[in-house]
Amino acid sequence: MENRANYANLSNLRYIEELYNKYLEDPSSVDSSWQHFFEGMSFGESLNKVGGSDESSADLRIFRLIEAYRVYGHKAASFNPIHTEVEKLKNVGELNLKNLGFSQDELSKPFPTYGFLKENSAPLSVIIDALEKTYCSSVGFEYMGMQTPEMEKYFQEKVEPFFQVPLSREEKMEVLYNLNRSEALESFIHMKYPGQKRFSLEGGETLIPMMMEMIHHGSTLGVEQVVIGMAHRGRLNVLTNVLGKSYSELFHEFEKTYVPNTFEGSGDVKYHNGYSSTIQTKSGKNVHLALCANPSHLETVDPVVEGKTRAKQEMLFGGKTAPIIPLLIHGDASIAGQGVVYETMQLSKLSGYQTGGTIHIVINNQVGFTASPKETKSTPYCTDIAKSFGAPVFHVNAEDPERSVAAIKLAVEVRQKFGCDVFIELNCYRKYGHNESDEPAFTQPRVYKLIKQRDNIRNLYRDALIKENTLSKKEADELEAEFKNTLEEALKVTQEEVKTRPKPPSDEKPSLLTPVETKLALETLKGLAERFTTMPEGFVLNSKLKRLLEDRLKMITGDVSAKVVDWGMAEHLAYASLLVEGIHVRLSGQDCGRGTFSHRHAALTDQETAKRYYPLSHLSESQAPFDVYNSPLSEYAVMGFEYGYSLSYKKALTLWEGQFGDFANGAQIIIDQLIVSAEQKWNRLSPLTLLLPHGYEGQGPEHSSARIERFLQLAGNDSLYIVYPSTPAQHFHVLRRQGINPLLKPLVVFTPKALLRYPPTLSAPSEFSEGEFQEVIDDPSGIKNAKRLIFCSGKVYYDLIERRQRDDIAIVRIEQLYPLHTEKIQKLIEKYSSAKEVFWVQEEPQNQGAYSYIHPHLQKLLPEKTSLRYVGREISASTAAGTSALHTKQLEKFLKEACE
Ligand SMILES: Cc1ncc(C[n+]2csc(CCOP(=O)(O)OP(=O)(O)O)c2C)c(N)n1
Repeated sequence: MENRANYANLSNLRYIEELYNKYLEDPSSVDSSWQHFFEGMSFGESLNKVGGSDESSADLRIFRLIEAYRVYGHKAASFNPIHTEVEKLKNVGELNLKNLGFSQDELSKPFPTYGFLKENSAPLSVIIDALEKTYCSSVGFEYMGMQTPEMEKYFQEKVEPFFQVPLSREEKMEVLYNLNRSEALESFIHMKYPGQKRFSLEGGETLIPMMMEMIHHGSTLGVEQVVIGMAHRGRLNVLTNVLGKSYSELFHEFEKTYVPNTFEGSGDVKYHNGYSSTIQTKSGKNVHLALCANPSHLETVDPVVEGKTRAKQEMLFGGKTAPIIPLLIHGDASIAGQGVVYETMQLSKLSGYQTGGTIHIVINNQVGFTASPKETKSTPYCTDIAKSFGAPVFHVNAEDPERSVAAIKLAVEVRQKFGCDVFIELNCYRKYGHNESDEPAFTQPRVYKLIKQRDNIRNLYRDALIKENTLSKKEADELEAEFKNTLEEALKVTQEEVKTRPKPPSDEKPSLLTPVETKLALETLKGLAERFTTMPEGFVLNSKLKRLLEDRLKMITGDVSAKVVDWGMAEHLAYASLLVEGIHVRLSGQDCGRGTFSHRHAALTDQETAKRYYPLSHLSESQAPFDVYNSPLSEYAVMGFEYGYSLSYKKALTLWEGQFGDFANGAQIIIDQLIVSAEQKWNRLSPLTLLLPHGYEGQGPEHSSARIERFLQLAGNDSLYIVYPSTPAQHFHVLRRQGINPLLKPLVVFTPKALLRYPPTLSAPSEFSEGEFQEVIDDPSGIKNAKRLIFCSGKVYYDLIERRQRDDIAIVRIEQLYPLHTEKIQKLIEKYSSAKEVFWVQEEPQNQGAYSYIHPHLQKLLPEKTSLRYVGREISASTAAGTSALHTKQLEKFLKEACE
């Protein structure tokens, strides 16, 4: 398709005429911007008069001029409050009069305005002036060429001409009030707590009136909640001045004696903590605000916000997206640098992950720690990622708070109307160094010379209002004094409270080892199986899958003690039973509908219509929703999204599956900073489940290890469950336990690959109708007088039993690696007290797998003179052998040692 951006280079009408003829035949055959042109202008009429008459060429040139400003006007806009090396080139070729086919002599000649101005015709200079004021003022717009003519039209109706934003006195006072609060809070803390890190917003105070207006205006457009993600910069200001956290609470956190005492945990620095509140808007509506806790890792919170938003939209509004807006506040360096921003945006239009459009505010203070923009991005704007996803961008100048506020109002309208992401680049500066004790002039001397000369935004705006007689100097002074007084009062309260604040009583912590009843009557299981193995009338199922479903049904309807139930069936039974108990099940990951190993088939495809059918969605009228989504090829954002989802949707089994377990390390930040530690840091509970295929099968270093050792090293404070089930029944029980467990803890499951089809692993139906998840499994062969006791976990158990020739070796499986059920282990050690040799056998190299973790635990339980011996692969930097032959050789070696 032809793009209208080429238009500036066009020199003949024939080309446009051709496009016009194409358009007449089929409007969608030409680029959307051309559609808009042909629709909106008297182009047809002018073409009819073609022959190069003056009138028609004037028509085209003017159109070209207007279009040039719409597309490129932002390049000449003055939204940078400090003039640095990043300042825009004012001489924008695309807007050059000569390049657009005009001569200087024509400036005073009248031209048609085509509705851009209310006059039908105006001198060229007047048209250009209006275009400059609209598109090249303190706001630059990027909205053209987004493939949606409706949105372009909408923008034009809203901003043309002059992007007028007349505010009432009351509205102006409100902007001033919010700027005042924003500025005064920072300078107050600066004075009272000198040298303490706060990541001041100064230079970008306009953020606060913008956010407030977004909430107020949003509420008139049906917004009931805003889920917010942001980094350190300005966070304390947002927490208090937007979310309403009390100033005294904040000051309390600055006190030297401060120890977090609202929950048992390590706590976190004040600019990482989350908060939620409900505020009443000007129109009298309530809006709930949730600021997500986030780690220092910039942009990590983005997918979390999206997942949390999506969960709330589903839970509270039946999936409607209009009532809840996700708001992400970025820094210019982080949005440009962090890949997770792209990964998160890639989710924005996918049916399983979309949230109806995110508002992004980028605080562009033109520096990232010490790095200048030219060192942090290869794109002209730090917001250029928006273009990949057709998201319009407003570039606003923080020193023009009125237009910044107008821009965010329009941004919310666009989001509500078109369901797309919208970006606002808040161009500002950073008054101090990266933090307040940092000297910025070491690295940015020229810029900071300019910054030092700037008066603060509140003062600039206040003076402008005084000048235009909106308020008097006396009123302004009173406003400032009143707010300072509020802060002084809050500080007094803090200092008094610090002395008296009691520590809350610490509750008895429930044990993760408390059994959870997960068994189900066989009749129930059979009933469920019948339903999820029955296809709707007329559904053309692949013949192999037809057989698979028939086999699945037979697994549960046959002999109760026959070991026939496989992993895929066990998983289906777990999900189905939870669903009918009202627990929502959501599974996402690459190719998880079918399953990487073709083992799941939770999404079936009609062989003629290619329509999808989800058997687990057709169990009963009253069942909870079942969702399985093949995710895009991302780990970081998708796992972050599911984590966020699990934070809000508590009555759900939320699962993320890795294609192979090792790919989870693409989301290592989500694991380290959130899944494992969020409860300790922020008292945030997530029952997210990670399914991580693991097992050494000679497939090379990259498909073998889910890095058991890493998860075990991260575990502490009962922060999660880590299991490696060895049978389908165990898999069933642990998934059910996770679905109904009142303890909300993440669960990591190391899942099978080749074992999926390995008959010795199969379970009997009776194992589903009896018992529960077993943290430790005793040797089932009833060995007496054991000489050797082997502890192991997971797949290697089957290698060991296959190889074991002796009847004096007992093999015990540790199915739950964290938290360890030491009492059960102790009992088995006592049972096999005749064993003088105790081995830990694993297939992973010695520096990997569970060995380093488990060694001290087991050793402590063993009799004094017995040492735990390691049997397995040698220490290796690589996870596994690169060839099948080497793999087998290594396996043989350690199996021999273990079993002979
Ligand atoms: C993923 C990640 N890498 C590095 C850092 C260290 N760091 C903290 S702030 C910062 C600069 C951020 O610049 P910008 O995004 O422009 O935000 P600003 O601080 O200027 O508001 C860096 C590199 C971090 N917090 N997170």
